[in-house]
Amino acid sequence: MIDLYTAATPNGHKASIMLEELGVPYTVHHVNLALGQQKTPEYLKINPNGRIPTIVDRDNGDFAVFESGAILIYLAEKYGRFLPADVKGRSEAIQWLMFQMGGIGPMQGQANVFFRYWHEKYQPAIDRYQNETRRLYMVLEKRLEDRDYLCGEYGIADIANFTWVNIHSWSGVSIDGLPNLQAWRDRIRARPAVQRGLAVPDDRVEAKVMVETAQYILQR
Ligand SMILES: N[C@@H](CCC(=O)N[C@@H](CS)C(=O)NCC(=O)O)C(=O)O
Repeated sequence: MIDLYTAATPNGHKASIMLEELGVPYTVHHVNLALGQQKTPEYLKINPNGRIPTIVDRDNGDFAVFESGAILIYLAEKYGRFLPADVKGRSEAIQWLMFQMGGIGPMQGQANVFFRYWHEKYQPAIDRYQNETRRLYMVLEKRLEDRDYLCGEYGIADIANFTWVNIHSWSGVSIDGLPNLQAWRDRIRARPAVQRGLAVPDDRVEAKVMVETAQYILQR
């Protein structure tokens, strides 16, 4: 059994989508970011960075994994799915996963902060992070010119990048004029496991959690 500590955010949804795709049993623990539950001493034992998501594998000596990209790799390797086994295919998938972890995640995350949450509008910061996110989307657009998924078959690189592209409008970043990206987003969004994963921890609390998170960030 796997315990998933998460909230309704793109990084959290990577883990829940992957668990749904694998069809393995897991227990959801909703971490309320607004209340700072991700910073409690108990939670910091499983995620020293004090963020979500985290998984704890109860069938593997209560092994804890933090960082959403590392969670995707751990689950892919444990269950032998969604990550090619050959050296080149595996490297390609990890390259596009790192592209999201080191690029789209941080840039779009900051776009959210300055466009949505910050107490004052500082336009240069909004422009910088939105433009950089759009530039990264254009890299995906080019990659998807001649393929349905980022690395041949649907896999962890698609899941990671999808959860961020999927909330582009929340970040104020357009995907107009990027037809390959739109088609890829729609293809992934149509998967039943993706829809189930996006509803974790509970789609009814998603809007509320976004607002709570904004309030929390402003208080820091
Ligand atoms: N690189 C980390 C980023 C995790 C992250 O930033 N999580 C956000 C939600 S998407 C969070 O927990 N924010 C609460 C906070 O900053 O205290 C990962 O991919 O797991």
